[in-house]
Amino acid sequence: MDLSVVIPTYNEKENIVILINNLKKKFNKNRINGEIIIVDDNSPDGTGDLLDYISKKDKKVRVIHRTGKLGLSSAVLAGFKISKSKVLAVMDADLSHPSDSINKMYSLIKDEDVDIVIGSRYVKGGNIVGWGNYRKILSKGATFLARVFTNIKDPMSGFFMIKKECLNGIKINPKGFKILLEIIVKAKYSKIKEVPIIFTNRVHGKSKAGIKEIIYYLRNLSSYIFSHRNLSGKFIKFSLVGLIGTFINLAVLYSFTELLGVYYIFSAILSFFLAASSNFILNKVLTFNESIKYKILSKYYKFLIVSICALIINLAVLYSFTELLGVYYLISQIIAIGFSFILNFIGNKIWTFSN
Ligand SMILES: Nc1nc2c(ncn2[C@@H]2O[C@H](COP(=O)(O)OP(=O)(O)OP(=O)(O)O)[C@@H](O)[C@H]2O)c(=O)[nH]1
Ligand SMILES: [Mg+2]
Repeated sequence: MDLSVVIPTYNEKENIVILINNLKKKFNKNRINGEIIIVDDNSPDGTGDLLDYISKKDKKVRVIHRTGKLGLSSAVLAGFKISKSKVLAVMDADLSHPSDSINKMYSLIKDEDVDIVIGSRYVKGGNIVGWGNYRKILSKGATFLARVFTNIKDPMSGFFMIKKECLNGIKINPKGFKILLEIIVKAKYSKIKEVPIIFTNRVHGKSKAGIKEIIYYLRNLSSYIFSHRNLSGKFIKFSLVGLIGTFINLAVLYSFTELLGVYYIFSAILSFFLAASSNFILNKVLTFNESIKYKILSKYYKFLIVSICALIINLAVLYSFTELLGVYYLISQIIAIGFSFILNFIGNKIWTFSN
């Protein structure tokens, strides 16, 4: 077997037969010995029965039935587990992903030894057809946040191919909707490539991406900071630098106010800038491994802007928790510091120190 295509389904009766036929045509045309593994979560619309009927006649179509809607990532993992080939593909059932790209993606892995190939909406030549502004903004926002972890243009794509060996020994969180991003963060690979695809919005059936998926996404995203190969170290260094900055801030505030008799609000402004400047230099050199001189001024401005935004967010969270939710103000401040600290890290990683 050359290739195992894993397709999770939940209420995709109108789409799945068309997709299976399209894929089989592509396999035949390009002489790919492929199997199709469909993981159905007891779809109320009868997708599972239809699949049983198809798989009885065609041994290359295999079906996994699960008891109920258990989530997208775990469905993909269940498919991977029973796959018989060394190359795995994942695609949605709703015809959003073009079967035409399968051959191109497979030949990149087979002939050019690429480890992961992504069907990408956001590289040149790629596009999305049929999405409203809300979906576009949501997708762009989620992709932007993912830039903390990767420079891949479309790490949220549901269409990709990967050598099975890249997944050896890694643990994927089954509670997620975007398994590719997690694979990019955790898997072992050296060559990764994006091929442009035209993504067409589903014609039949309903979308399953909702608020629950967004919340899981944000939670998973913060957990990746600790499992990412380089990032956890950077995050720890960034935290230590932040701690040093806090001491500098307090020391300057105390000295100017108590020893030099400066009005404490002025001392506080001064201490903010001094601590931010020392944080900037330490993070530039120690956390992000840059030389001191490289683009020092423009990066300093960016760092200050991120710091000020983080401060504003700190104050906004402090105010909201204390005034609107009635939380004790010191507890609110601990929560606020946590929020603004993570945003500070993300802002600097994505923007200030991105090049
Ligand atoms: N087995 C299984 N499949 C799921 C589950 N949630 C979604 N799917 C399938 O995963 C694929 C992607 O889900 P979609 O609803 O298309 O998500 P999306 O592409 O982000 O959103 P739309 O294209 O707007 O519908 C589709 O094939 C779904 O049928 C689930 O909990 N279990
Ligand atoms: Mg879809």
